[in-house]
Amino acid sequence: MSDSEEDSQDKQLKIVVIGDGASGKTSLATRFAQEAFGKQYKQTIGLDFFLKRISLPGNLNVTLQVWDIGEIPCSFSNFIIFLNKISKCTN
Ligand SMILES: Nc1nc2c(ncn2[C@@H]2O[C@H](COP(=O)(O)OP(=O)(O)OP(=O)(O)O)[C@@H](O)[C@H]2O)c(=O)[nH]1
Ligand SMILES: [Mg+2]
Repeated sequence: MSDSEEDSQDKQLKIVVIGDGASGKTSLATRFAQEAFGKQYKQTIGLDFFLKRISLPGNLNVTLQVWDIGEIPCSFSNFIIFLNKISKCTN
């Protein structure tokens, strides 16, 4: 193993995409994570995940977990509590 591989650091970050229905959340997530854009609309039910690995200067490897949220089935404040809870289960 080379020195640079030994020194590399791995981090995992989550990005949660929320917004009005059909506002372009899934398009944004797929464009970012898969470099693809589909013109056809398909409503997101529940939650979709996308992964993207990026390398930052300083030998820092980051795995971005993009959470693409469908319609929020409760109040926004309850939803934040819910997100916080499931976030702890996916570390
Ligand atoms: N012209 C244009 N169309 C877009 C853009 N972003 C998304 N769309 C279109 O808008 C529609 C809805 O996009 P989605 O990304 O599925 O929207 P969403 O917010 O994920 O929708 P929900 O899952 O129902 O919440 C799709 O037909 C996309 O192709 C954009 O920047 N420009
Ligand atoms: Mg969607």
